[in-house]
Amino acid sequence: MGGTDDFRESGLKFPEGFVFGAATSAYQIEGAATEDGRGPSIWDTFSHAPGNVENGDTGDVAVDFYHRVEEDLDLIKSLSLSAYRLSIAWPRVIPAGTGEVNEAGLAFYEKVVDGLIARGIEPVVTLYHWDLPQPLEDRGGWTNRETSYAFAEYARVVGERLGDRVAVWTTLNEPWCSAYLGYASGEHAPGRRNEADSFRAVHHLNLGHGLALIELRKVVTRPDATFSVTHCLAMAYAADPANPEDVDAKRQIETMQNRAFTDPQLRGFYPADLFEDTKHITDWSFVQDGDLELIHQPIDVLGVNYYCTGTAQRSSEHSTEGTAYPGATRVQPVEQPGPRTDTGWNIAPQGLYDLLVATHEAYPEYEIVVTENGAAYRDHVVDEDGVKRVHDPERVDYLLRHFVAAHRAIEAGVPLTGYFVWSLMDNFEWAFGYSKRFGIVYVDYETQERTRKDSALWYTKLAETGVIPADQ
Ligand code: GCO
Repeated sequence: MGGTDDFRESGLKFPEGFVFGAATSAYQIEGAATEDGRGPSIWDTFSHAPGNVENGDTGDVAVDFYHRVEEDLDLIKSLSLSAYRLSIAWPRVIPAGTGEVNEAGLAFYEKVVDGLIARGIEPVVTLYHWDLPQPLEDRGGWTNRETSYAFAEYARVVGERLGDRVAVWTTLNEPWCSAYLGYASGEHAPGRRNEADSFRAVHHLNLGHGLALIELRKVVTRPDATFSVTHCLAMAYAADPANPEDVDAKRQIETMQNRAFTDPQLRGFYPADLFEDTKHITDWSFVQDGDLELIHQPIDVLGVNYYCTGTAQRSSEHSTEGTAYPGATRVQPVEQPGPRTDTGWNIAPQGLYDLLVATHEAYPEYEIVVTENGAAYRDHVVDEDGVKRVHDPERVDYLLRHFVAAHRAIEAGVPLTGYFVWSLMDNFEWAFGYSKRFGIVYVDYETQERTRKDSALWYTKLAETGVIPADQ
């Protein structure tokens, strides 16, 4: 048992029925990029272009989940997890983005979903985790309104096939990343750098979310299925909370990253300060009459991804050019205190607590699930008397402290009902390639052998008992 101020408090019990899961996404794990009729996605194109991804890595093979489904589902089962969050690759299901449906793609996801259910694991499905079909990008991608309608069509196709089985339907994963990292900073696919375009992408992602929900609700038949969206909400602090300028800098970050999505989706309006902050970039005339009603569809669960915190302060000069905050002028990020994980992100369980409480205060009617939380470390396999082990005490410590934060949020009244660790296994970490290991299961990228890390064993105990185990 640790003290209460450092979040190292083992022995806390989660409420009955709390969901302990793990998450992955299609492009990061599947591989088989050209098999069985899958079309190219923006991540295939982007990762194959030199200089975009560390070491020139691509998702061509990834961790070969496509060919190892049964083994990997057994692995999830062996961890005693009650749910698995996966994403469906749009280009596997509708290779050109619109039009012809690829039966082999649907059959693949049916196998995954049925395999989960057969093992007593609830399938939690995300429809869009960044792998836009390339033919849609060739017509403008998310800057083109037609992409929102194409997304709704794809959602209907998947919903028709799997709507009797999937437990949770999530439209988008982190549209903030899709819009700003994809179209403003260019760090992610499709690698474009145009601030005005990134706001068109914001709106069309929001529209796609609403249109997809409308279609899903028509075809989903599982009576207890729920509908959701996942956001990477910023937990931002003002550098000096007594300084109104810094408080305003924090507001700009939250408006850009959080409320540009949550307000239209959950409240039916765009924040007035978003339009004000971005008026030198765009007039938002691509928002058409009636769009906000379409976007504002009921959901049941709000998914929150959390990794680290941010602190903002007012600066006299700061260009947003090439950044992920195109409207946040004169906002300077402040370096966060360590310690850090291998991605350089600061470790702050208090931030998870603060974010959950703040999100609940802002949107009190929604059930909340942590749809991602986890950490990258430089893991390696050791052989102990013929048994392979991966000792990852930092990850165990990270998870323990964040689960404590989640538990405290529940005690403070947040209706938090589940937690998905990112990630089930090491995988393709976007622009970092394979250099960052987020898994609780280690993957040897040469042999594709999977080895449960100590964090997986720790997490299994938590999933089995509902009680946060000590870290050894
Ligand atoms: C994200 C994505 C995941 C990442 C994870 C670690 O949040 O960026 O949802 O695909 O791999 O977050 O960076």
